Amino acid sequence: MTDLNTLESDVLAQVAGAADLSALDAVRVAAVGKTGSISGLLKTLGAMSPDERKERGAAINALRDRVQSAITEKKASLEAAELDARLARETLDLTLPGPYRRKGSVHPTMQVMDEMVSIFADMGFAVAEGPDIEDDFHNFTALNFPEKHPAREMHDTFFFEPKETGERMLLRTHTSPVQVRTMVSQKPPIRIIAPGRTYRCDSDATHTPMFHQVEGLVIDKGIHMGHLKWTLETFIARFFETDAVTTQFRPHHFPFTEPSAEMDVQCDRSGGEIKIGQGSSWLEILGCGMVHPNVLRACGIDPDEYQGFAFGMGVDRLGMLKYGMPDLRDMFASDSRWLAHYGFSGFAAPNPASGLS
Ligand code: 2U9
Repeated sequence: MTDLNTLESDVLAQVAGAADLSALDAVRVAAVGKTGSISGLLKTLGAMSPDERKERGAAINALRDRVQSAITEKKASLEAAELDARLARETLDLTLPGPYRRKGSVHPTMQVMDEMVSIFADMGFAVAEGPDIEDDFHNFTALNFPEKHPAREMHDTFFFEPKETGERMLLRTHTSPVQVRTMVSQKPPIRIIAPGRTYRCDSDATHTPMFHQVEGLVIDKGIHMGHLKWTLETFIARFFETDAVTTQFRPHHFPFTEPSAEMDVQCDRSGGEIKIGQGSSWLEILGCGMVHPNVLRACGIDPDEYQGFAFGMGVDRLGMLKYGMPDLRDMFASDSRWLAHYGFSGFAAPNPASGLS
């Protein structure tokens, strides 16, 4: 057995001494490869007597297993050392200035969002916020979407895997759950806007899977369509920075409002770009309506005592219209040339007194 002991200590010394993965592989081939020293010993078993083969075979196999595990262990430590060396070699100091010294700018969506918030704040609206990950009750049920109704599918919802309880969380398809949460937790009068990110599984020149909305809600005694019309016309005139806006309300359907409407503004499309407040075309701007009594009830408000109006608009879409950006997908492509062209100065925070844009 001395020959086996010598062979084992020789091979193990070579394994331990292998400086890199290719040297280790050469040791492996020379020991346990097809024509290696240990494989060669196994081939001599055929010429032995059964008793001798049993004893010697067990010893050679055990030797091969010990050598094989030493090689595996060494391989893991060489790989770890190689990774450490690579990580050390490839460090990057992210605090160093980049090669292009481009000035940062405010993304048009955020500029438009700030413009909207500043107009509504000036009209006495408070800003409300809520989670992006919502449950079925706040996103659909409380908003009068009937169970299993196709309107739920219309929203192309991103669902998470169901929990153990079977409950499926989702990415909110609109900011309306924020108003639901406000109505549940506060007593009227309520006058809020809910700006934020929303998500629907949809992508083309006018739709992106993530987009931004500003929705609004007013709840008080004696609220009617006249309040809604004045609020929205005043907002649009200030947003498009024009004195005269002519609007039309087209009947529409939303589960959460009754009656519901879409509001268009008069515009001129003849000169290539859209001009608001003149011309013979109409441009769809937003959706709105009187809050459905079922929604008020679901949020603990008595519809015989309180009424309300609500509205919703796409921030990115209104930004495209106001600042002449043709494709919504460009907004989220992170192309620095696009941002340099359409971005706004960080020092030009919009407010109604100093002008918006
Ligand atoms: C509650 C009650 C009513 C919010 C509303 C709309 C009409 C609307 C769309 C505009 C463009 C979404 O981004 S968009 O696709 N929204 O048309 N949203 S009324 O109504 C509510 C919200 C909350 C509790």
